[in-house]
Amino acid sequence: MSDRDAQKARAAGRAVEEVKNGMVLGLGSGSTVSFVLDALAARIKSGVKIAGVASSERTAVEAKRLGIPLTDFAAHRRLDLTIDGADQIARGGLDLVKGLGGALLREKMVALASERMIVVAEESKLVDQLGGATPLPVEIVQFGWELTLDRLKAMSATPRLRYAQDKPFISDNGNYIADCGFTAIPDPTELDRSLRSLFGVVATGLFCGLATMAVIGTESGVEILHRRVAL
Ligand code: A5P
Repeated sequence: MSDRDAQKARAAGRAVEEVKNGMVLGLGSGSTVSFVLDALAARIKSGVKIAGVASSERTAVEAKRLGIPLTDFAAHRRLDLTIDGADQIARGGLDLVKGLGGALLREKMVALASERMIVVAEESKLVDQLGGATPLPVEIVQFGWELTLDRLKAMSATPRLRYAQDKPFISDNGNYIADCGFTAIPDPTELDRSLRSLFGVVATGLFCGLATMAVIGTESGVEILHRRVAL
């Protein structure tokens, strides 16, 4: 296992310690969440009863393979806890950039429905300020995507339509994704609001005020961060 994967696995293992019998979970998406699902499957084998709402088709497939019971919002309007990965985590407020794996809209719906959200990641994801080298994924409708990219450019973003195997990438919701470069994101909440007001934008990968705790896998263990609320 690579060093990065070992850090992801350590973070996942510690986060899953927060799962209690009877909880209904939000199951995030991505490679770190794969370690979370493995750890959840082990808890289930040892007798813990849980159910989860999957935030992507990939997570649903993995969860089924591992024997993790799935449920949905028809059965549960509120979830106890979501555990998900991130592409960037800002120290302090724990605002996040998410969606490089393409699952941002469902991930945000799951996080918004949860009492708590724990973000799990390796230490390279921790930053002082969001933006910079990591692009911000923005989910946009397919129709008129060229117009939406023009609107994003007018917001000082450098948007690129995401491709997968020579074709535009299509999300689980049938939308396109524009990866938007921002030199820095000093006010993530305001940027999220402005981007969502653009016609053609469905959701952004900015998760502001949602993560309550971060479990960061390091070389030697885990670091736990709690959200600091600005007064
Ligand atoms: C999925 O679209 C994302 O939001 C992931 O949670 C994020 O990209 C982190 O993924 P990894 O755990 O694979 O780095």
